[in-house]
Amino acid sequence: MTTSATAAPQVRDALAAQTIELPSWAFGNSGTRFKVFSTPGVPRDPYEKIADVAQVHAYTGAAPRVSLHIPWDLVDDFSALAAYAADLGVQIGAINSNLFQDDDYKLGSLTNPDPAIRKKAIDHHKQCIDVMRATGSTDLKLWLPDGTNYAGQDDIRGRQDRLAESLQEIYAALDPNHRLLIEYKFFEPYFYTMDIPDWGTSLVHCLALGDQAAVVLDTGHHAPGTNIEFIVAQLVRLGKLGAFDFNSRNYADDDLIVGAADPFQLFRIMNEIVTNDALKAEAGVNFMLDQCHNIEPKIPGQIRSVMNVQEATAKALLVDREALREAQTSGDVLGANAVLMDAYNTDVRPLLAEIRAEKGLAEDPYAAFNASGYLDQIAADRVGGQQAGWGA
Ligand code: PSV
Ligand code: MN
Ligand code: MN
Repeated sequence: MTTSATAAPQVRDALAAQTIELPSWAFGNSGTRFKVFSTPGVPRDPYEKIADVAQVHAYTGAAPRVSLHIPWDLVDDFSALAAYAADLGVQIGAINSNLFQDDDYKLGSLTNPDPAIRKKAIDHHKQCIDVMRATGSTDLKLWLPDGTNYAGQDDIRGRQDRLAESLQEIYAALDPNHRLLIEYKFFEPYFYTMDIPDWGTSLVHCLALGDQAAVVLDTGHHAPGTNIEFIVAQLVRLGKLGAFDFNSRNYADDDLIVGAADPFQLFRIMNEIVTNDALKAEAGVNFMLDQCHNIEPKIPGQIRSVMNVQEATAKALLVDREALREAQTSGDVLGANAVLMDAYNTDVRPLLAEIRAEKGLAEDPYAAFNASGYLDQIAADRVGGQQAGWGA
């Protein structure tokens, strides 16, 4: 029986070194098209979002980077924003472009039949690359919301050709230390075709672009029943898994707390990461969250998310690889499955608490943050002004 008390030093080191990137937009108000509930104390600007990110990092010791979304996080001086973040122990992570909130993009952005609109969308990415230069970010993340609603509305192949050309221009603007991370999503905002609906399409474009392009796997962007860990294994095998957008979904792109609905799926995903040696930084997989906290408090929601990823990772690291290989090669179907289940059923919370204590952190970051009084403090301090939300 696996117990976390006997965890090998490599397991402890890997857990101690693991980092998770937080999305700036998780800290603002968010909701659905029906209602956005507002939470007292939510940030009023990108600086306050970063202050909240720093809290998650201070309590977990595992969240030293923040993704920004442009233009939601637009500031006059991005170097100053990065310097402010660095003072709080936070680095600027992926810069997310935004192609989904502009009337010009109704019929597409990078795929639009009108070259002037395509140029506008390409120029927006050049603006994001300037933000990367000013902040020290190395990842440009592109989610393409383009698609069509009706058969015959546009030429499917023509849109792919225009997309390939637009992506080439963006790719050519990157610095040598930059990456272009291309996300996929199977439906929404369009319902007949999406121009990058799946990992295969994203991969095809990444392969055409070159070594600096890789796929982003958002766990919420798959049809029900999709075997996500298979996709992970295949992309890692090809060296093309650039990042995760972690979240949990029940129906579609619900963006709920990662590991909430199906912690076993998260374990299976992390198992593919661990067994393919993709947890270490050199593997180039950026473990990011892409979530919104509509009804729960934001900072505790992010702390819980980080802890969920850590727990799934710890269980994956505890899999007895030798016993698994033996069972697999001898055709012991149920034995192999039992090895995985044994690790999954291990309570890894004491192990993670120990590792935190060794780093001088609270053993339970969630409880420690809640006891800190920070939420009351920001509710009192951040009055007036426009509260930032998902999209502002
Ligand atoms: C789209 O659903 C998405 O997953 C993309 O990553 C966007 O940039 C992000 O959500 C915004 O929350
Ligand atoms: Mn996403
Ligand atoms: Mn999404």
